[in-house]
Amino acid sequence: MNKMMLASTLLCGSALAMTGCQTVEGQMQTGNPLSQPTLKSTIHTVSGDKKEVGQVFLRPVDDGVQVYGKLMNLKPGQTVALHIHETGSCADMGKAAGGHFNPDNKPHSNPDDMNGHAGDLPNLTANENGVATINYINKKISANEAGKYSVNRLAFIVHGGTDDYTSQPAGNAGDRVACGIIEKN
Ligand SMILES: [Cu+2]
Ligand SMILES: [Zn+2]
Repeated sequence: MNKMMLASTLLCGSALAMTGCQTVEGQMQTGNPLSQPTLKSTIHTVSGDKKEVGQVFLRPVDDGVQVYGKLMNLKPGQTVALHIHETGSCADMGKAAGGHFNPDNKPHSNPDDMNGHAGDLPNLTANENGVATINYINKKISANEAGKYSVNRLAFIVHGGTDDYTSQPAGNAGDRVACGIIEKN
């Protein structure tokens, strides 16, 4: 079993049981028409050759938006922060993406805190192959094409460090190392 198949199996075997099983590449394995991702993002490094290091998909589910996919090329065991930032640009080493997506003017917080930034997401930890998966239901964003809470045309930012879920305004998560624009799938 290659690494990509293993990652897919892990995703399919976990919280996706309720909504159907889907690989990280976005290919349907079971037929649920509600399960198609409506948005996706290809993540690339912000410096050097801007190498592709992952893909993240978003789709509406009953209680929010499922954010799922994987990041590669991390150090084994490394824990990194991932957020949705408010501007859809990866220019200037990712700085052009601005601050965390925050349509209701809340403080930075734990992603499960409904009183925190809509763009806050859980830290990801890489496995022994340097691959980290995310599979998280965000209840504060929309995967619609437009609207106050829509994340279409915003940006994912991966940081070199870990989000402490407390420090303002961004969890003291370190440098921006990778970025991806969120686009219609
Ligand atoms: Cu960030
Ligand atoms: Zn935040």
